[in-house]
Amino acid sequence: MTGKIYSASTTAPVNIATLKYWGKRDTKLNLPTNSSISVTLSQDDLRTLTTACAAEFFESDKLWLNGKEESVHGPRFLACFNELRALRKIREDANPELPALSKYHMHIVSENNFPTAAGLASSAAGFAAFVQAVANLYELPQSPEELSRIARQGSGSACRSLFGGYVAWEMGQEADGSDSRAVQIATQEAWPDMKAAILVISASKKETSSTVGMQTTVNTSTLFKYRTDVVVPQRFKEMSEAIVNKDFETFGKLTMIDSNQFHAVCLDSSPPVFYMNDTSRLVIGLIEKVNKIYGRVVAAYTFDAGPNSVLYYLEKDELIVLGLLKAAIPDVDGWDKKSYTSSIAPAV
Ligand code: 2P0
Repeated sequence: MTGKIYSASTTAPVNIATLKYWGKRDTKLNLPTNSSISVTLSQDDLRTLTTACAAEFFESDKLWLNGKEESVHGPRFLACFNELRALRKIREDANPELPALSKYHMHIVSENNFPTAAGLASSAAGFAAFVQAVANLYELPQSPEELSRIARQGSGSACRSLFGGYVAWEMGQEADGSDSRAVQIATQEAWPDMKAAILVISASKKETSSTVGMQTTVNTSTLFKYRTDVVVPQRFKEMSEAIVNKDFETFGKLTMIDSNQFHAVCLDSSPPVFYMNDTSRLVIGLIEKVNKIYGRVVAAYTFDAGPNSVLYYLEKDELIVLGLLKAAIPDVDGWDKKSYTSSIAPAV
């Protein structure tokens, strides 16, 4: 059978948290145990490209990720898809002249241009691109905040990739997750000289997925409650203010101590969860030394659920940061070939 194919494509950026999301209070709805903050990276280097197609003659929903067919029956995928379809149905009921896309099966094709599941926020860009592509196809009027609430159900950190610039994921209070969504703290234009260097120390898939790792921490770490109840609420305020005030010194210090505390609660879990390796620690030592020599924060490191390092710095310091890194770790596997520098993303 043939017929008209409706399609929409979009790209979505990765975001790298500077105040980490780690832990769910509701695993089904992806509701976090703490609010988090991230910076969205420009799509020039790291991004997911997704196309969503719907046609009356498609016989089933299908999904391809990086060229490989994947299940469309996963609860996370379905949570997003069902909600988007329901929103389209409301539009069709109100506008009977619209094609009945909500009844058609869909084919989704998605590709990352960077290593997947290596702690480089691939699920964030992936689900953000999926939700945005389907929203475009369905011509949904929902705001980015509303779409972020849907993307959150696919992967928590995905909600932050619906915005450019500097973004907060407010954990919310409601049991149904209606107030757990991302908001923009500041646009890229408000603080345009921030840059990021991404050091791909290992492109291998991580051993412990974030989903499993964070619930091990929630269930077993005794330090974790102190982090969520005492540390993060205060740090969230301080980091938001530092961003609004373009105070890199404070932003950088908070970014580094939060990365370290996130990895500390991972280590405090049983069994312990390790994401950093010796090269990650070498980068930490180097940046700490550089900052000490200069007597200010020249660069701030942060590590997600993997050994790869992201450094935030101001454009004026780019030569110092990249020059010193190259001189200090010339032989790290993959260092020269797999590193990126990135600007911050303007509006997504
Ligand atoms: C973050 N990470 O804030 C933290 C820091 C990793 C370390 O969000 O289970 O892939 O899909 O909600 O979003 C990675 O976790 O986890 C993550 P799910 P997700 O970026």
